[in-house]
Amino acid sequence: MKTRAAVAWEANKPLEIEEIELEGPKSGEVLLRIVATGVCHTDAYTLSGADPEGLFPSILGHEGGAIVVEVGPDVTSLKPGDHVIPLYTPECRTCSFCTSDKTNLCQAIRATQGRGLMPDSTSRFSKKGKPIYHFMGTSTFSEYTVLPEIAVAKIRKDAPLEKVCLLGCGITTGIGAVLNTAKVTPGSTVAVFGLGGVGLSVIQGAVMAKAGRIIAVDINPDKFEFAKQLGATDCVNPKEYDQPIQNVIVDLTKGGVDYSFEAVGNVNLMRAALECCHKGWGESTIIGVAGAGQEIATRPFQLVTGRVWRGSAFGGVKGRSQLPGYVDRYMDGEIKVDEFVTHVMGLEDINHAFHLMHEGESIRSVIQF
Ligand code: NAD
Ligand code: AHE
Ligand code: ZN
Repeated sequence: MKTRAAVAWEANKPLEIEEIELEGPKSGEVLLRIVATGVCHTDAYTLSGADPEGLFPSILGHEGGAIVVEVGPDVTSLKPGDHVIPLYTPECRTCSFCTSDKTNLCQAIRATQGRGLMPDSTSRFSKKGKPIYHFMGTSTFSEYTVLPEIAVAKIRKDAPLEKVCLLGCGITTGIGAVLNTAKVTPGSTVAVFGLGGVGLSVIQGAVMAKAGRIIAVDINPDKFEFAKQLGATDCVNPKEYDQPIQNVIVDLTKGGVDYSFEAVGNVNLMRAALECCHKGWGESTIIGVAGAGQEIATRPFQLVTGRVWRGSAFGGVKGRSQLPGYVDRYMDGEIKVDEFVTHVMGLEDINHAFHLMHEGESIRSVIQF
């Protein structure tokens, strides 16, 4: 069949809206109609050429809300008409990662996913016979896309897909990093670096965890108002200080925070996030994604003296089992999503969504097909 998609032909070039070919679902795969998709900073990161796994040409996008159109042979858990969220972290339920309660990082199809291919090592997308790569196993910047059944979370039909698409990455990632990865305890002091869709959702998670103090850090002060509405108690702009931001936060908290989160993808900020943690027990969680060749550094003494460094992907959430519960919590008013949608546009304007993100003018743009 044909599908309209935004194609990333090469790094650092605008996406091009094209009619391309899409092969139907093979065994264990489903055809989805994407109703809406968010634009996450990771899409921009890969488009920039900084992602060591970035492949071109490809169809980016991984924050989708969709409806099942057709199921391939051997699909048992989905049927046409089901409402779903594509999962870049699948859940096969049988690999050693899925059967462990310590991780959500299902590895069943990670190798082919990282090579931009379906599990049978081929692509379903092409243009004039030339294959186009998948991205993160989801490729939601296409009206139709094919996914493995294990990479699809079935959700309730009364949830608006043009909103809950954001639970496919940013919002779930921020909340999950707090609740599942760091396991923030009531009364704690939390610092979050970066107030995009992810960092603002860390604030939501910290409120849900009943944190006592939530320090929001960004170099764009326009982000502070929404951060405060969500529950930030302090807003700090590193540009207003002439000393390292970790020192500022240690002073502000009389010794450091109990938990910190880096939601930017800047390795210097990752160091600051670790070093603003309290001696003896402070724990820092890296969420941001840094480019090829970038490495983190700190004095080992920081860890010897009790600080902990950890990382979180998709908020530690096992998608097929747990994402429907996040949708329920949104429908029950416990998780804010609508407020994160600052811009809505058609696929033809998707490059503007990247522009808004780079200019710090959006929290999330949602593309509606
Ligand atoms: P975003 O672009 O919406 O927000 C980033 C924020 O960081 C902006 O508000 C920006 O002003 C701020 N910022 C930039 N430089 C800063 C600095 N030096 N100090 C303080 N703040 C600074 O991005 P997003 O969509 O929220 O994603 C954030 C990061 O998380 C990205 O690296 C993204 O790739 C990553 N991410 C990771 C996961 C995961 O599962 N680990 C999931 C989603 C996104
Ligand atoms: N390809 C990158 C890795 C990017 C990365 O870490 N991705 C996160 C999700 S970001 C969503 O916006 C993730 O899930 N990581 C776990 C995994 O298996 O990729 C690189 O640096 O190679
Ligand atoms: Zn993302």
